This record gives sequence, C-alpha cells and structure tokens, in this order.
Amino acid sequence: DPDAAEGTKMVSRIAIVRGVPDSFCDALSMTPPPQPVDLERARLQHAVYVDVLKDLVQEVIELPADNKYPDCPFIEDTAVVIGNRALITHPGAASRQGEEEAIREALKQLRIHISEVEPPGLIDGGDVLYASGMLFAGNSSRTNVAGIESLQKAFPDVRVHTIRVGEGLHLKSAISSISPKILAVEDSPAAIAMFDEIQQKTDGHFKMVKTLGPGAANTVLVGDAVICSATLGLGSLKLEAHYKQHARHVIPVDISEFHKVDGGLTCLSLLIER
Ligand code: CIR
Repeated sequence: DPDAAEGTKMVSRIAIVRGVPDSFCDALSMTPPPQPVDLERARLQHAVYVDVLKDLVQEVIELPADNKYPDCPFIEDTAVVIGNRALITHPGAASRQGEEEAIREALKQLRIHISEVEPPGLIDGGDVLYASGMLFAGNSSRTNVAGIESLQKAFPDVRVHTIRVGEGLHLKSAISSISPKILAVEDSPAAIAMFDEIQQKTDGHFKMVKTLGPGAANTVLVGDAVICSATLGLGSLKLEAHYKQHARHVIPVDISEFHKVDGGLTCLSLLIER
C-alpha cells in the first residue's frame, strides 16, 4: 500500500530548477497578461522559491537558463520522475521542444533510468499527477493520447488513468495532491468535472479540498510541507486552514510574475524522491 509506506520510509529528495532567461517576457500565455512580465521581479520570486526548496530537500540543482527557451523555468513540463525512473517528455508547444535536452543530461547524471516519448507523442509534465501510487494524465491541448501511451510504457507498474482537461492549460493547473488521498481542486465546473472523472476511475479513492480562484489549487507537496501561492488571497486561505488542521508546514510563496504566463508552483521544479 503506497499510502502506508509513505510515512515510514526514509526518502531522499533532490529538486531541479532552471533559471529565468532574459527572454522570459516572451513566455507563452493563453491570454496576454494585463501587465507585462517584470523580469527582475520574476528572478527575485524565483530565488525565494529556490530558497524555500533548499530548506525542504537535501539538494537543489540549479540549471542555467537558456535564452532560446523563454519558458525554460517551467522545468516540470520536461520530465516525469518517479523514484529512479523518468520519462523525458516531448513538450506540446513547438517553442518549448528542446527544453528537455538539458534535463535529460541532468537526470542521467543522477543515474535515473530514462525513457523517451515515441512519436507522435506529445506530453507536458504539468498534465501528469502522481497520487496514491497512481498516475493521472491530462489529455489537453499539450498532451495527446500517444504521449499518454509513452507514459504508461515508461512506468509499466503504475496504473495510468487518462483525464480530459476541459479547460485551462494543464491538469495540474486545476488539481494537485496535498496529501496522499486528498486533492486540492479549483472550484470551477471544469476542474470539478476532472475530479469527478478521477473519482469515477478510482472508485472514489480521493477526498477534495476546493480552492477559490485560478492557480490556488496548484501546490507543491514536499514530505510534510506544502508550498502554496501567497498572492491568491482567499484561494489559499482555505487551503491553509486545511493544512493547519493536519499539522502541516505551510509555506506561502509569491509567484505572481509566473502566474502572468500561466505558470504555477509545481511547474518551477522537478522533484526526485527516492
Ligand atoms: C507554457 O505555456 O507552457 C508556460 N508559459 C507555462 C507552463 C506552466 N507549466 C505547468 O503548469 N506545468
């Protein structure tokens, strides 16, 4: 039972992050932000996020930014890692294809067993949720059925459930795991529909905590600590109340510059737990 094992085993954690390039103002966004991205502020927010991670994991590997890839800080999209295995993704947005090369090298150096996506597979890590020993893969504008098949091949022992992403960028833009059996779910009809599909496919395995407002449901769970977005007001308060009830360590971090280009907290790191 992966849930029972969670509390007892000694886990070593490494996080990989990637710097904010000078070209970050050209990062993709579904709707143009009302205010342009402030590069210096983005770099400061990123530095705080990295500092927070340094307190939570044994090692943070900081990969340099690449100006060729304005979206390169969103490193989560380039790989799916479970234990000592990884699928290097083929990102769904053409301008992001190639970002994964630096990540493949970093993971090889960590002696992680690498699988690749088979054409015509497309997959963004932001569409992949790992919870309670199961994988949920969002079929979205970035992730196609062939990409999800490559995910299943890379992790043959893990059941992969496909979830239709009706709205928003990625599955995890709207749903993330806040403890093995509890998911944070954005309080919107599209997100609730995705949660219902998860429940239907797992015989109601999960509980949900609804968050208010876009972005608030995207949190990073590291052991007993949860990083949540500091700037989403009420959206985060409900989550904080929930965490406190479970005696969790809650760390609010402001990533407003990344929200402008559809990025959340999970996107900014790749966690390796083994
Ligand atoms: C993109 O559109 O690809 C980036 N601007 C945002 C990526 C966010 N990544 C994520 O949710 N995992």
